Amino acid sequence: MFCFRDSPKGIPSTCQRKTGVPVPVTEAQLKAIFKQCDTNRDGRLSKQELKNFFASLGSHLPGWRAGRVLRHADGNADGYVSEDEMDGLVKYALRCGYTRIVK
Ligand SMILES: [Ca+2]
Ligand SMILES: [Ca+2]
Repeated sequence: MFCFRDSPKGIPSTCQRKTGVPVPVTEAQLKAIFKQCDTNRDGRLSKQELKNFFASLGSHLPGWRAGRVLRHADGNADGYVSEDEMDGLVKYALRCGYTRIVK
């Protein structure tokens, strides 16, 4: 299970690892976090941006996970998760059991 944590890349610190109580992240929180992953501000998430995101979570296989998420959320198969498709991404993340830790 992954959780959001402090990152030097500007992703908000929504949890700290190994301390506190895990609580589910809300849809709105996830959406805000994914929007921050859009580092080039083109309004959609590329595989590289998703990969950077998962790398920042400490994922061991950020490229693999980004590919999975992209295949799941990229409804029109253009290789990007657009703003519309981000809802699917958020729901996918919720199903994966993303949590944040609160003290
Ligand atoms: Ca982008
Ligand atoms: Ca797409």
